[in-house]
Amino acid sequence: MLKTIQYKIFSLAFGAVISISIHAQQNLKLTYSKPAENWNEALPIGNGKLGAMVFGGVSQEHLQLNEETIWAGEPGNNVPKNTFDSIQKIRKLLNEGQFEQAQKLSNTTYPRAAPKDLNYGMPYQTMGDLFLDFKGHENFKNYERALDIEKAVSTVSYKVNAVTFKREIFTSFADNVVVIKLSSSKKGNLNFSINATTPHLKKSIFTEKNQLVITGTSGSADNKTGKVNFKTIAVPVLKGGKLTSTQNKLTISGADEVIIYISIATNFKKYNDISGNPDARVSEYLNKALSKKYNEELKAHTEKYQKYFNRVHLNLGTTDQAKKTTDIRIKEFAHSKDPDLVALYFQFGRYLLISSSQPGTQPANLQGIWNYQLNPAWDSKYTVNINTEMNYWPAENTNLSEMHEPLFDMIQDLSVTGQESAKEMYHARGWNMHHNTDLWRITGIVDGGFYGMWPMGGAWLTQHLWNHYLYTGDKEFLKKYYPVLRGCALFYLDALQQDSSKKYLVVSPSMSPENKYLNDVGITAGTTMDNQLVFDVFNNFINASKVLNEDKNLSDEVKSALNKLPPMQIGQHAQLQEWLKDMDRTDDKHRHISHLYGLFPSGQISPFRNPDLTEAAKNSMMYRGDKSTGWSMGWKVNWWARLLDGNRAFKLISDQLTPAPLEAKGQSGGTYPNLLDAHPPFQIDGNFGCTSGIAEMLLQSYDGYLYILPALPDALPNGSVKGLKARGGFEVDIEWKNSKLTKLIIKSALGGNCRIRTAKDVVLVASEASATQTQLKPSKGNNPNEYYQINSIKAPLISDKAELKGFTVPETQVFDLNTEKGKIYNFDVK
Ligand code: FUC
Repeated sequence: MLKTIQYKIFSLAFGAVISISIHAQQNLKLTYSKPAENWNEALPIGNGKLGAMVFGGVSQEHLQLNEETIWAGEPGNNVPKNTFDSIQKIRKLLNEGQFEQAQKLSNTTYPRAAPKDLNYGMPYQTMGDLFLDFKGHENFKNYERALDIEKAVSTVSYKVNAVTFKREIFTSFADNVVVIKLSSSKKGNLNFSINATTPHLKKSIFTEKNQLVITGTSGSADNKTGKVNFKTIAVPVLKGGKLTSTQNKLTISGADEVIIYISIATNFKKYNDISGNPDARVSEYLNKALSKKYNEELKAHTEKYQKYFNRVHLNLGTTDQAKKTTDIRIKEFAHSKDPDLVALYFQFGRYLLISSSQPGTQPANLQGIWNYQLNPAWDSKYTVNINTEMNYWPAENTNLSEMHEPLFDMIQDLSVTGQESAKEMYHARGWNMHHNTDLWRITGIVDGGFYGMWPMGGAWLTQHLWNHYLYTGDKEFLKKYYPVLRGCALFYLDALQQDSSKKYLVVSPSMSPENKYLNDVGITAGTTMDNQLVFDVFNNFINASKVLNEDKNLSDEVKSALNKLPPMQIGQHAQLQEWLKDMDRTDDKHRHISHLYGLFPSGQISPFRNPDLTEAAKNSMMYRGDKSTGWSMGWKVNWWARLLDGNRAFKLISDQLTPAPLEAKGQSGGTYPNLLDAHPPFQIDGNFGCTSGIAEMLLQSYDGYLYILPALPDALPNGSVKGLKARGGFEVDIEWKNSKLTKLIIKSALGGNCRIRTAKDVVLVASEASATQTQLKPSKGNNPNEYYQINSIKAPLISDKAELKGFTVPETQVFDLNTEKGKIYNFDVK
């Protein structure tokens, strides 16, 4: 029986201070007792444009440096010419059931290695390395190295004889420079030299007017010539002491304090424009920073960073583990279940997003912004069959909406460059792309037919546009990106084909990313993920055109195509089918479980609306198992949260917080000592995926409701979170004790109905005396069709896999809170 819910509305204007008590102030620092010897131990700092990995060495400090536009190659797309006939033949072969032949033709049309006149995307490249050499510092004590993610500053300190040496390093959010402050407890004790290296072939390193200068040009690859010119300047500013220079080295002796400013600039302006002037830019950044005092610079940096970072507080309780260094905490996590490390990992994900993706910068790539190689794994570019999207999963729900902007800008670019692939390869209107892109916004096939024949990149990326609108209600934003949503819908309207049964419209040819259903055959038509993606693309377009009152006729046309998409199906193993035909194998452990896109990040599968599909999705998860690459485990945290199984989600977090070997081996993810995710090797998506997953365990907003504490694990019985965002423009603070909700604050930015779902026996009462006290009527339940029109059929479950079944829809209650724009609703729980 549903208990009566009492509530008093207590509303305050925005800006009033409402706080949820924080049990104990969390220590938001990564700490270490020795310098990094390996890149995976070094600490990442970044301001969206510049990135640095700080090693914290004693005799030698080492900063590996990145600038986000140093990529190999030059402007230009990679769309193959004259392949439409092959596509038509592949479609025919697929319809005739000639799957091997279809794969063969796809592989010969689009070979594994890039043909001479094409490229398969360019690598993101390091700028180079800066070294500070300290003589006589071989014997040291009291060493400490840290990354303070509350301030975005990395620190090093140690003692040599009776002198304490300190370094403070940050990539300024205020001015575009890396700043290193060196100080010592006794005057005149700073003696060191500065030199640099870069692995680029075209380079020059020299000193000029007491500055160290590095210039270079990015590399060439496939059919593209490296044309990104860069210039780096390092300038030390001394208090006391003396600076001398040789051809490529600066030497400092007897200084009290030294501040080194590093500026990096390139000629890159836009994906199709490299006419910028690195000389002018590099000096401009530098002069701006040099005109400020160090303390002003640091203050402006921290303030800009904290504007974003401080929006969310997470407290999961603390134990003595928090006193240990971060590397040890990771090693011991399996047994300690260190709740504070989970909170630190979550906040580190937010730190990484703020540091690698700022308004006006490039989006975070496979390694965010941190890469020490010329040819990193998968080029450290943008893989959009999961990885780039995952990077942005925490953008909205962890209250970092502005950090999403670089992705929107990239989608805008792709909606232009992708017109070529749509037209040339599919004879279709609109725009599309395949599974990779880079700085130059390529949209053609990459890595050949088996991996690349997936014309769905735009379909997935554009979900981010619609989601941003759902979170913010920003109509101007929707207007600006409407042509992008429209172009994406147009592409599928033209590219969809009749399936062999003539019942459905399907994407053909395509694949379920990187998986196969026969030996070496992945190419097919109408995969479940494709159907789900097109379903969302069409619905987004229909809804956007309605909100903006545009394109009525086109919208009707899209609606009629929408009705012909295949439904999700439950297969012979009680699983959610990955393919249109029931081809799933129960021993398939593939890292991609693409057909669960419908469960997360999409909201097409919901325990309360289609429990049959939810159960089937769960069965698919059970077959695939837990351990996998970093990003795959990150996705699984989100899925288990949507399956309302907090303990299993926490188990996946534990798998992720397992130490990863410093040298990459196999396909087993985990965490490096610097808290970065191992694919392996390092790939940043796993960090972002888990961060989003932790948020999903505490608050979900889809399917028309906000579910408070949907998947709280037993390991986190007490805690509080402040500032999570929900679709519909709500901001939510939650506090819980003994695994039960104790306090809830909802801030409504847009007004309108807020449908809240909680555990069954929660009674919400306004936490302060209020003039109005109303008894809240339980809602009649959600009307899902307001939010998603779900296209599913109920196939009978085959029950011979009884042990796999058992998804029980939990007993919850749903009620409606009618909110006013700008008001705050503050509840205690009885
Ligand atoms: C996809 C994944 C790989 C890796 C790469 C960058 O191809 O299948 O695991 O994450 O992207």
